[in-house]
Amino acid sequence: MENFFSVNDVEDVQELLKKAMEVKKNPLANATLGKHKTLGLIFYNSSLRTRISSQKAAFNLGMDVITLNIGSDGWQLESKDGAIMDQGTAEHIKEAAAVISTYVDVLGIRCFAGLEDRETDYNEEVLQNFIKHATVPIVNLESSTLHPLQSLADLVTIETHKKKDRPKVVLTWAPHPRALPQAVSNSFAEWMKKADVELVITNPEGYDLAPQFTEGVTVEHDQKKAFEGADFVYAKNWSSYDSYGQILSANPSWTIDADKMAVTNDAKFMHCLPVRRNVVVADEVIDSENSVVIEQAGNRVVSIQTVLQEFLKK
Ligand code: SN0
Repeated sequence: MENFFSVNDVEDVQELLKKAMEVKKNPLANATLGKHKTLGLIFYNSSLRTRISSQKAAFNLGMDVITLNIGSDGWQLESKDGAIMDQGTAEHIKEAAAVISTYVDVLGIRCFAGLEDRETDYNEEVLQNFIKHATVPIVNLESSTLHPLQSLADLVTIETHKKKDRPKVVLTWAPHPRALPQAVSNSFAEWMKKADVELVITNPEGYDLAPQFTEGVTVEHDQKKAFEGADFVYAKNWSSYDSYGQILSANPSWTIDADKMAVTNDAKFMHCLPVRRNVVVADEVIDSENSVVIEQAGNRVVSIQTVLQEFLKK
């Protein structure tokens, strides 16, 4: 594995999952593997879980961590090739990536979608530029279209709680007051396609995800029908891909409540967090015994640690 940008960087997802389950069982098994190695973390956007779980995972491996909040502490970075830099950006990713590579051994980057121009976001300019110009492995901490560390943590959560070989996993759209990226859902779809699960995606008309992620997946526009017999319900809001970045409806009838969960196969409730209570999901569901959101967030240490180990063992 050269970088961890998407599921396509992973040679064998089942093998990586096995390694992740080992990390979950014994997080301190490689406590000196990262001695005298440094993890760099660059944040263009806010973070709670990603920031802390990455640090925790690095500490479990004996690594040091350096964090840069580009939004507030760093120079604004240019990502366009050939840009005439007479505006707000002071430094090009070309130099920044090369320089930071001399300071750190693995570099994680978070840069969300702007949600203004679909082509810009789906070209993944920032992450791809870092991959091109860095000389150390790049880890995607949520880019404009993908959040693979979340998906690996989700896979670990499903593996831990599944009661049958091929569980039914339903990814459901839910309402939200703000326009959110499609990254978590895109990644979840591409990872679940490589896992041993039956994946169904349910969303209102107009909210279908990008076809390259949903190819071969059942998309059901009737949420109740999708929930029937589900073993896992994964809730997430995303803005429209077709009417790019738009909120088409904040339809409250899509909120996940106990009535909807009642038609499932006693499904576990999942969400990547942060979550808007009583908009995305009713308290009665997220506070129920079937909610695994806290353990799911805990598994973020497992997913980043598993990936860091891959790079340190190289
Ligand atoms: C991000 C997203 O991609 O949907 C990060 C999820 C891990 N979520 C948000 O930005 C939610 C912010 C809000 O206002 O609720």
